[in-house]
Amino acid sequence: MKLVQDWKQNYLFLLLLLPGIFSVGISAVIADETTNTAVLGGDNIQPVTSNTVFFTRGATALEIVKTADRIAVEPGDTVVYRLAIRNTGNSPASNITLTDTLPLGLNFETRSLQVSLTSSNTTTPVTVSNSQDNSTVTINYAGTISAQGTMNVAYAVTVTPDAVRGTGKNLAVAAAGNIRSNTASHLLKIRPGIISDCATLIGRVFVDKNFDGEQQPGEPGIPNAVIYMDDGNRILTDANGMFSLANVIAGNRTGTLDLTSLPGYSLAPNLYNIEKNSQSRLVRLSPRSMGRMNFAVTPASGEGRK
Ligand SMILES: [Ca+2]
Repeated sequence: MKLVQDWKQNYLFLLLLLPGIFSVGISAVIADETTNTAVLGGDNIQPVTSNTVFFTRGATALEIVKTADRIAVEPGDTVVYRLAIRNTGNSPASNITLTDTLPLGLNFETRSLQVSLTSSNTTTPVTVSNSQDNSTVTINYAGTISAQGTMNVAYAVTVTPDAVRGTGKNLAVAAAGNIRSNTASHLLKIRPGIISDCATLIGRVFVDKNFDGEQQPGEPGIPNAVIYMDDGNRILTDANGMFSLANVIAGNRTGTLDLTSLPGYSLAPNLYNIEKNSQSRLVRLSPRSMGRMNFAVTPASGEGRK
C-alpha cells in the first residue's frame, strides 16, 4: 500500500506541477490484482511511461471446512461437528451467514453451539444467532471475520432412529454479503445399531390352577418348555419357567408354545381372555421396548382344576 500511496502522491504532484499534461491508465479494479501504468505527456514533453505498479483489491474470500468427531454413528449417538470458515482475502468479511443442511434424522442441539474467532493466533468467543428450518440450520454472525481470520463453529447433533433412512451427507455453505464460500461436505456413516432397533421379550410358562392367565403363588413355572418365534428362534424356559430374549427385532412378533416339549400338560383354558386360549402369542414390539409372552398350561388330566 505504501507504494500505491507514494505513487498517488507523486501523480497528484505531477498533475499540479504540469498543467496540460494528460494521463491515462487507471483501469477499473475488477481483478484481485491490477496492473497500473501511467503515461505522462504534453505538447512539449516526450511521453514518459511510468514504471508499473501493482495494487491489490481488498478482496474477501471465504473458505469453509467441516469435520466431525466420528465417521460412523448409531441411533442414540452424539456427533460434534466443527466448521472452520476462513477469510482468505485481504479485507474483512462482515455479516456472516452459515447455512448447514444436516442429514436426515440428526437433531441440532441448540445449546451446544459455540462460535469463536481466531485472528493472529488469538481466539475469542463470539455470540451468534441461529434458527432452524427442518434440517437446515442457519447461523448468523453480525460481526466481522478479519482478513486471514477464521470463524470457528462447533455444535452437537444427536442421531435419531430415523437417521438410518438418510444418507448421512451434510452440506455447509458460508456467505458474507454476496461472497459465498465453497460447499463443505461431510459424510457420516449411519449404522442401524443393535440396541436401538431391537426390543426385549420376556415371558413365562406356568401351571395356571385358577385359569386366570396369571401366575399366582403356588402356580409353579415349567422348566425346559420350548417356544418357537416366528423367525424360527427356539427359546427354552429356565428352572423357574421363565425366559428373556434380548435384541429381538422390533415389529409384530409371534411366539408359539411347543406343547410337545411339556409332556403331560395341555394349554390351560383362560376364563377371562378368550384370545389367550391359543398356544400362540402376538406382541407388538417397538424399538427399545419390552414385550411379554406368558403361556398358561395345566396337567393334561385336568387335576389342576379346583
Ligand atoms: Ca393363575
